[in-house]
Amino acid sequence: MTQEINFAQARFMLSSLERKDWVADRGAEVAFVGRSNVGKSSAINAITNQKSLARTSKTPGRTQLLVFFELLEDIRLVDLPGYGFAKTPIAVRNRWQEQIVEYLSTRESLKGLVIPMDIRRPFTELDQQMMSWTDDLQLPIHILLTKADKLSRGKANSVLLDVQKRWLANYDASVQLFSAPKRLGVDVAREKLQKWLKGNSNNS
Ligand SMILES: Nc1nc2c(ncn2[C@@H]2O[C@H](COP(=O)(O)OP(=O)(O)OP(=O)(O)O)[C@@H](O)[C@H]2O)c(=O)[nH]1
Ligand SMILES: [Mg+2]
Repeated sequence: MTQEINFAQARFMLSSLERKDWVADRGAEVAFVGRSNVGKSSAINAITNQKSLARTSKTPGRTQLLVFFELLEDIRLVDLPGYGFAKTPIAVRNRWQEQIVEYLSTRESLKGLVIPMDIRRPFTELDQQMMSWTDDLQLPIHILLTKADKLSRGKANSVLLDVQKRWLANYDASVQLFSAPKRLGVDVAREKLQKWLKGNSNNS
């Protein structure tokens, strides 16, 4: 029987941009990667049921480092800096991008990617680039359509169907509705993470 992860036990380990400081590449981890301000850090807080484990902000570009959280020994979540925030100085942006690319393409303990997208603007050009690029890495992808509370239930469901029909025909990924303040979709997201982090051979 696999061990249940208690997400509420998550704790901050360290944050750093530099590879030499990253947590040892052992065990299993899942990274949250996506456009700036879509709610990556808020999703991590909702999933771990902690108000301010990951720092959130109204100002885009808040998460500027790779932030590692431990769930169990050798089992982690990672909050990555958001991409696509135009006001970030180019030199800084390039540096983040380099580190994100390096992380995603070399990290052996990485078992899957959660890509949060604002439900009001899913699959931006940058998201599409990210999806195609990560597809080549053969990592399973799970999309959170965040801020679902900003739309009516009917509208949110129609975006969900549209995403499934229009986009997921081309990519090997799953998708769900999510709202951090309403805690919508937290259980579904946890199940997915549990499966990737603690599952056996079937990690799709
Ligand atoms: N209404 C609503 N607001 C949300 C939700 N998730 C996040 N927000 C708000 O969106 C803003 C950005 O949230 P963050 O979690 O900091 O976003 P992020 O993707 O981590 O941003 P960066 O670290 O800058 O890339 C904050 O003001 C949050 O309160 C949600 O599900 N619903
Ligand atoms: Mg963040």
